[in-house]
Amino acid sequence: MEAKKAVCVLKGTGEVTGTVYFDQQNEKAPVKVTGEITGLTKGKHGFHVHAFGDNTNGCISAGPHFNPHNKSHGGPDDQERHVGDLGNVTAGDDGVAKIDIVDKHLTLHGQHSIIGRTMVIHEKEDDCGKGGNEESLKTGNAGGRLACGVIGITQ
Ligand SMILES: [Cu+2]
Ligand SMILES: [Zn+2]
Repeated sequence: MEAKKAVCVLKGTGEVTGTVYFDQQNEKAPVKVTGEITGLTKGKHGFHVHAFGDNTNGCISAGPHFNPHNKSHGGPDDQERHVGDLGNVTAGDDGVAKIDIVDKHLTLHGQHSIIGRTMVIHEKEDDCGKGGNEESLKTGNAGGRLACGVIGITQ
């Protein structure tokens, strides 16, 4: 059983930037996600791991939410969710969102590891699959991609 750590620097075409850290004590442990995103509008913003570590055409090249088990989009506490569904982060008046999440679906180990995939912060709130339309079950209607970055191995 090996502890693994990863890091992601988020950048986009606008003001939004961030750094996110991932820490998993062993293969079976939850992943701790911490860090900070700045330059946001006040309120909730969808926050997900997307499938591809591809940034060739900006954040759009990251593809859909990371979904190795072919589930519908959901919230972080739902059984029916994409592995990449971390729900929302909330920015204060200062435009800063502090991230402090513990997630049991993410892993840094094995074939479904999120290392080499992309973290995305969105324009709008993620409705977590409760929006009552088709898009809600795919993306949570979280809108445009403000910033993103590939998740990489760190020491
Ligand atoms: Cu997303
Ligand atoms: Zn999703």
